[in-house]
Amino acid sequence: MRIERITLRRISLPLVTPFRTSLGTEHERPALLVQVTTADAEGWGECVAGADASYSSEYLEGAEDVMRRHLVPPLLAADPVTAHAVAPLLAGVRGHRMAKAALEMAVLDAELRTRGTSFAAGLGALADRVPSGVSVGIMDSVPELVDAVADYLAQGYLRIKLKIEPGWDVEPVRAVRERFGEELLLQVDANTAYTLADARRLARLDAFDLLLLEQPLDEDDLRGHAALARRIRTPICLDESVVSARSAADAIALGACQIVNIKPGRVGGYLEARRIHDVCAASGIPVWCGGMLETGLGRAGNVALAALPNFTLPGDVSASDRFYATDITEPFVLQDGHLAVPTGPGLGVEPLPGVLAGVTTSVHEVSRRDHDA
Ligand code: OSB
Ligand code: MG
Repeated sequence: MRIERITLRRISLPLVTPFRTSLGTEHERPALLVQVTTADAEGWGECVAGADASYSSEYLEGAEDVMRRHLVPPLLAADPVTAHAVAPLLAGVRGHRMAKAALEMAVLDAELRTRGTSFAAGLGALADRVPSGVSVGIMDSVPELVDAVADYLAQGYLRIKLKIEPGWDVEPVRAVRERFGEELLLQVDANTAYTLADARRLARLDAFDLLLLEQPLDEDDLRGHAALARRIRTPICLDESVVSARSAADAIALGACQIVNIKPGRVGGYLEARRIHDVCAASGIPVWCGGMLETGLGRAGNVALAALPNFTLPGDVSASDRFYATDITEPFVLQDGHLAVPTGPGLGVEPLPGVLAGVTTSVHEVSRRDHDA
């Protein structure tokens, strides 16, 4: 496969409601889409970097900059290129996993569309639908939170994740557990808002039978997570800390987590995400698919990934309308608490041209010929 053109497209989608985490509040989702054009196909990628560098060191403007300066040129120069060749080809650039993931995703999509193979089949996934969980932001009051959870449960979501931070943890968790009962699959996500000095407070969450506590401590604090794991009963799940299959293996070996959240964007792409799935499966560590407020493109890839066998917990793979009144693709809709795994070639979905045009804020195109010139 030879890439003729790479198009970087910035879009901005309004959120149906503001999304607040311990990191801040988002009102809209700016995103960076990658379109790879070959003689035979168009491939789509989505960069999950946020507007600011609060979740990871990467941010959208930085991702576009490193793509334009350092990542797109070697991809355009490579002939032939395959999805498996992308990471080795870009290995001379350190880090920037979210930017690399978006490019690899677009190449993988183009390759699979050319072969007539779906993302799920390409990744080796067999399930035809995946259970859907929802991530619920921090709210102004506990009653408001309980109402929001009731609404998501009425829609059919099979698992609830509450965002927590110091001052918004034990009380909201207690209220949701008391209101909805012990059958509810319930977990919490701190996005690094605590320190080991909070161990006793976090141990109070043990009373509520949570599936897991996600990323309580800093991204680089594996020893702290291992120490915390010895002081609480709730299983610890890592998100921000797991940036590669190697870091997943290290975290598991250190006893820093009993569960792993896999986000393809955070780890450099769907191929590394599958390696993490395999490493965890070999160690008896369950995984689930995280989310980064993806549009229908990233959502399609995540649903396919979540269909792999060791994704034994419901993921943050919600319906499109959890975040967006109008998605840029045909929307993903909840069916009996599940999302259907797309079966068409590649991602199995495409941007709707009219919708895409309406949300596009900038387009930057580089073709092989510009590059050669
Ligand atoms: O920690 O999982 C997280 C969104 C942005 C940054 C970090 C996280 C999240 C979510 C969103 O929880 C979940 C989703 O996309 O459904
Ligand atoms: Mg998280």
